Amino acid sequence: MALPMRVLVTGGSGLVGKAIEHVVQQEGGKLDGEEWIFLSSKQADLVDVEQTRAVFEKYRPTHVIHLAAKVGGLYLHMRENLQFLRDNIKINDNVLHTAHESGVTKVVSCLSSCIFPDKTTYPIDETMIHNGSPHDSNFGYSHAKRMIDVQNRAYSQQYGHCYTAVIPTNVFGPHDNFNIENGHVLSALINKTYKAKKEGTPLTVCGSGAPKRQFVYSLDLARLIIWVLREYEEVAPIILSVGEEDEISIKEAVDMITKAVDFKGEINFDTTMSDGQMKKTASNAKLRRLLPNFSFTPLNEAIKMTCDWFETNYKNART
Ligand code: NAP
Ligand code: GFB
Repeated sequence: MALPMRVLVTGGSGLVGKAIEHVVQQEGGKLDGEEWIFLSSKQADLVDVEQTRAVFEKYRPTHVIHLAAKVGGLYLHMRENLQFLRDNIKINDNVLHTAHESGVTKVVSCLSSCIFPDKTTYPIDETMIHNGSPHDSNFGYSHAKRMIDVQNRAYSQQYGHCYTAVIPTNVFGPHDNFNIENGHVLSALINKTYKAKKEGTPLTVCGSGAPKRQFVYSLDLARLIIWVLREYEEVAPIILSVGEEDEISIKEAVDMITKAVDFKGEINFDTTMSDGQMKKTASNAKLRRLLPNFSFTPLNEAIKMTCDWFETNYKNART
């Protein structure tokens, strides 16, 4: 009989890692005998191969959920494409190869829907990752992430490993990075809205508000990633997202946040700032086929819970 899993979650202190920890510890996501280890960069800088080997040696995982990455919103990407490329190439190679060397049975890594080709037909699906250049704003991160899919295929071909990847769309939730300059759109806007309400100043939204995004709540994503770890047996990646019909504009997201925060002040759109990719509509048909009964938290409820979490945890939140 197979031994219980010992799961190492890289990036365990981040938005998605904390959500997985919550599902494992609070929602009965952990089976008898299993051990789950949630790593932060304080325990090991995964850019460094020796530190990566040491942490795998210490915990001897049988399974890995690989989330650790240099992560940020559109405007951080536009400033630091090179650093996103270099850090993420190193982190991914160190984690995947150390997993191989230490006999890890399964790795689930995390790609992102921003890595798909910019000029494409819609909806985008899992077969289209390498079909053309990604959007210019985040080409460094995107190329590094695309290589995970190439690496997974190569580990399967050469060693028969089941190292696979998930492709989430835009994620948000408790424990997000709420930094106004570097965060993703929802977390940055939640922080800005609270600030504007407190200070009685206008809320400034970057760009036109017209771009569209599919937002997935971190707790829903965590439940799905655990399902992938337990049940999904393909090396080819799977998109984990709400459906195409749930794609909304940034302007609609702003409306949901201002309602949740009860902000009634002036709202400006700074059209001197980049809109980034206008849309990257992804299909969740594969997920629906394999897991037809999964239900996503309604977006307005998930945004409200995230705003409430931010207010309650303001002192310790990443701002
Ligand atoms: P996050 O909140 O910024 O967390 C990033 C995690 O990676 C943290 O635990 C961080 O550790 C760790 N990390 C960063 N650099 C590291 C290093 N050099 N060595 C070791 N650990 C390091 O990001 P997230 O949103 O949870 O992202 C998780 C995964 O989802 C990433 O692979 C990301 O690319 C992917 N993803 C995110 C989104 C999104 O919208 N957020 C969308 C699609 C895909 P410390 O905090 O301890 O430094
Ligand atoms: O989440 P985000 O930064 O990244 O969203 P992407 C950018 C969109 O939100 C643009 C608008 O259309 C911005 O104009 N926006 C409005 C804002 N106000 C703000 C604000 O205050 N802050 C931010 N950040 N945006 C990301 C990739 O692209 O996709 C990430 O860069 C990640 O790496 C994510 O993979 C899934 O959605 O454009």
